[in-house]
Amino acid sequence: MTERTLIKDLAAASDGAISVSGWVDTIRDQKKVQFVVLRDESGATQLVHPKNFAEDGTPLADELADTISALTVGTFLTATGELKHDERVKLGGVEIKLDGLAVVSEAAVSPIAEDSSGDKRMDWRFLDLRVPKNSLVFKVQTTFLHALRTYWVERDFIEIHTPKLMASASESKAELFEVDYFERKAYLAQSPQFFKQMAQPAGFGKIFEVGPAFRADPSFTSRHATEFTSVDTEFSWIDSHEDVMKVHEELLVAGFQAIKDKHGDEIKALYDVDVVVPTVPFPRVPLAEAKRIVAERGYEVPRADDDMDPEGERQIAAWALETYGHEFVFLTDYASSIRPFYHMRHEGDAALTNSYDLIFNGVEISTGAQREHRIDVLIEQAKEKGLEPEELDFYLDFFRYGVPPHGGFGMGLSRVLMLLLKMPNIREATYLFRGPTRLLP
Ligand code: AMO
Repeated sequence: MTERTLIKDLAAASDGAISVSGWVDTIRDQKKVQFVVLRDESGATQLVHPKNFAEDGTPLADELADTISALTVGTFLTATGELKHDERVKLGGVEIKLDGLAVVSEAAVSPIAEDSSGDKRMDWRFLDLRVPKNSLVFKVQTTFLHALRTYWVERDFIEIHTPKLMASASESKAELFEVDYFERKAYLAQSPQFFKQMAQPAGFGKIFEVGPAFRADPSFTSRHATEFTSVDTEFSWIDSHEDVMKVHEELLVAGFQAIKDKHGDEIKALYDVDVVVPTVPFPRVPLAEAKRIVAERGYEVPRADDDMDPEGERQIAAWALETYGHEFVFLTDYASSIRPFYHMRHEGDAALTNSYDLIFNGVEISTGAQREHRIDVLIEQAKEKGLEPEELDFYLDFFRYGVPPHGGFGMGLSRVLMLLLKMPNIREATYLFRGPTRLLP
């Protein structure tokens, strides 16, 4: 492996011989001196080369100067030289006076610039991601998932990986991708719903999964992708969806605290966003009540028994921020008519479910619920939704051989990150976005 010092560690390194590797960010080729800003995954630093002149000012042979003059932006190289601390140097207070430059891979002129359209930037995502502002979200994502994992592992949750090739739908049939599977059809998993629930009769107690989910949703909104990473958890022996919300908030507090500690300053500098670690409990509002609040603010959510729409979500989030100073709000007790058959309904009021959506900065990031675990009730609810019990038999079997009460949630990873960094579009928070018209790169 090439011996290299990460650029972020230069400030703490001693003056003297040093080697760094990275790509050329900018070049200033002046009459007497040349400057190259070199970038790696951790930062940027200035390389300097005073050109060779005779005492009378005539230029002397200078191979290094010629190499620098021929450099192109984006070229990957290894630089060796003398590190010198100098507080006048704006970029990190250090500079490397070059001894040598080994060009490793020359770059052609970049097809994108800062003002390129979003679509063009996505066409050239690997170049787009060289910009620190555009790659920061993936460092933040790593920290977030690490904190979530730590929470789960410390509490004995078991990690599972459910199959992404399925024999049936697990969410709305309208959003199903069909694939040829030998002599039959298979479907891409829309969520790990059925198989994360299976871990409960399997006796796992508490599980989590972070994995891909697919939705054949033809819409071009700023919050939808056809493939996204779903963060799921499911656990036994709950009394109601309240127990699920408690775990949900604790996970988010752990995740946001870790992000603030590690990236708060960089997020402020690059996105002008203050990471707020949420306080618990998050505000909870039954959906019917939320609709009344939103109506009082002058917005009528269309169709009385329907879901909250995007404007309604924005309005209720604005209300939660004004009323509680909170960026999150749980909308609870959704009507059974708009929830899947597997949601448990209220004891004594079958019109409502033990379920919730979590809104963050005005957009839904999660759905959670207590599941119906009583087989007879579950079959009734499936039939009521027009589902054929035979089609679901493999799932219904999970409830025929003993199963504890349980619940959980699914959360869209890119949505959380997009809303945290106040990015305009989910594709900015996705490594490689997939939408109705995007399958490349
Ligand atoms: P739901 O369908 O609400 O619930 O999905 C859960 C969360 O996944 C994210 N999400 C999406 N993100 C990007 N693009 C999409 N097309 C997309 N669709 C969904 C959202 C959403 O809140 N099985 C249940 C969860 C559960 O009850 O455990 C489910 O999938 O952030």
